[in-house]
Amino acid sequence: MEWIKRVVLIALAIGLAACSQKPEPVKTETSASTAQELRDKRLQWWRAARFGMFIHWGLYSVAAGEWKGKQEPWIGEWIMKRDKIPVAEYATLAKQFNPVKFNADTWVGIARNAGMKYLTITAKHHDGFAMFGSKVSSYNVVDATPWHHDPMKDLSAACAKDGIRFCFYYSQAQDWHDPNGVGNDWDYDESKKDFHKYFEDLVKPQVKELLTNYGPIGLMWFDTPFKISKEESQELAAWVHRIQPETIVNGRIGNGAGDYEEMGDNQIPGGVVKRDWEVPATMNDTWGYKKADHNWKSTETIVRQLVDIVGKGGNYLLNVGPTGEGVIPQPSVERLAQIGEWMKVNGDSIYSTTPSPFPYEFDWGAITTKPGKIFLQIIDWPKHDFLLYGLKSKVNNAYLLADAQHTPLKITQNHDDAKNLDILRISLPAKAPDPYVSVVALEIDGQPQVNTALAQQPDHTITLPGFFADVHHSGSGEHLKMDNRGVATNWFNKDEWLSWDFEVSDPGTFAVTLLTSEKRQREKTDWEGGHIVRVEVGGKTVEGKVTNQGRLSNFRNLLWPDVVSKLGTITIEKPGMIHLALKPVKINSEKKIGFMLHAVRLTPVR
Ligand code: JFZ
Repeated sequence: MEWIKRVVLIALAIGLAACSQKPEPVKTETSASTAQELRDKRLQWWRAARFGMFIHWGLYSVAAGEWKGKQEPWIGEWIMKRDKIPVAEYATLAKQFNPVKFNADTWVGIARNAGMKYLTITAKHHDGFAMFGSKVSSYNVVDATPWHHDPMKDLSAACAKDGIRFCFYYSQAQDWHDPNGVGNDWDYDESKKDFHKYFEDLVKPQVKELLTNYGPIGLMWFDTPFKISKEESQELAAWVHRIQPETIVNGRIGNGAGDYEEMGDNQIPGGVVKRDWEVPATMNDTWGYKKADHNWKSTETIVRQLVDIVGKGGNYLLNVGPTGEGVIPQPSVERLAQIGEWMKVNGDSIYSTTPSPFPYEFDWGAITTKPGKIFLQIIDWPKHDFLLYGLKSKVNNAYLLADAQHTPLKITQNHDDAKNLDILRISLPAKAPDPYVSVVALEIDGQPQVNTALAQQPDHTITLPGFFADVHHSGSGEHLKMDNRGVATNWFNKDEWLSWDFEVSDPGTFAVTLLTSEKRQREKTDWEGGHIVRVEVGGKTVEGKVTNQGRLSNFRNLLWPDVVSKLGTITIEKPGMIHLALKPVKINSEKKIGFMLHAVRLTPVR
């Protein structure tokens, strides 16, 4: 039962960290420029960077996901908490920390060659061990290890040399070592804790050390804002900005006090998000090194996640977990080198780009933009011509970034009056030039002009993502809420429903498929079905049961496979704007998962 409570608490905290962090202006600035202007100034490099390296490195890297012969099933850096390892016992790992193979230039070189523009490393994770020389607490890498060395000095110098922004992760709330930090209830009595004392005596002084002793710091990446009050979050942000006004603060500082929004770990939003945001992502299933975790994402997946996130307006912070010896695992090194090769050819479509003019996802890939340019990030290479509906801007030229000569591709553009449709057709070579993502650059005049309505695609399918649903609440109590991936959560009340308005160009009969999400809670993943639902389109209805007819996942929802349920068919008779309502008749909630709708798909039946 204890773990259920924890999962709920943590899920809540992640929800808080992920969802409720719309950046708020910093109120303590006194200069003539407004808080918004200062924030814009701080974020300038970060908005252009788009791709960064995350490094989780600490005493847990020595444990490597194993304690007293037992494998840790979850993320490696949580081993102390998961196994309730007493402070004194966990501290013995420090005596084994002697990373003789550590080389800051090697690490930073790997990031630079991958095309990453910033590097964020754990200065102190939840275990409370400072990975920098700290005068505030002797529980640090210089004083408590046989290595007696401050790696952050080396990394700061290496980053400065390579033009990479150096950034720190600092666990401001959870600290399982400090008697007053959040999270350790096996050594300490929770009721006797004085969080504010920990905040004043450890957090602020250590953050000051980090911002004073290592040169310019691009970003302070705070995390899991459990228990921290709004006043404390705001005070900490102001503390950072007072010491280094240009240092960005991420959303997980808590209580909306950050400069940008942090999405949930590995969670890619279902469409364009017009705010500043970032997705922290793992390369396997852990952040801190685990010797038994070999579940590596392919380079293909990583590059696709990158283009998708950037096309939706976000940054991708991709993690590596070096070993206790100071070595970045070879599978990570190989993938980063391959990503770097892709970036050398296609980086122009990533750095300093703006999001897609279409708010929704495409099955075939993603779109990024720059003044006068649209980049089609093609993942599914078409068998015949590539077709794009809804682009009103005139395309002056088109070429593949993989083609050094930029040979113009043959294009046609026309407006189909009967269907009221702008159609762009591009003739492409038979074979994709790149195995991961091939980029077509389109040259246009000015800003892209497009039809932003949800619309039927050239293959005649219609996808209605939860991300774009109109949510109709009912009654009191817990309401259905779309999470940042665009999945309905807390949908237990059958009187709550969803609707979409979308444009149909090729009417006909469609199979109606529901995609519902699995719920992932730590190492446990589960799904709930059996709901009876009704879909209403233009006076016609189709009703059915949500049953498991197979799972689907792609690079966007790798960790949350969709469960496919075919409801039946429906006929749309006329082209034009169509309204569709999805109304539950009965929702199952025995597992407390409920109806986690991800999308409705309409596929033409021939
Ligand atoms: C947090 C950390 O807890 C984690 O160790 C890592 O640093 C990551 C980048 O950020 O994310 C969490 C927090 C809580 C859970 C999962 C990830 N959780 O309890 O499911």
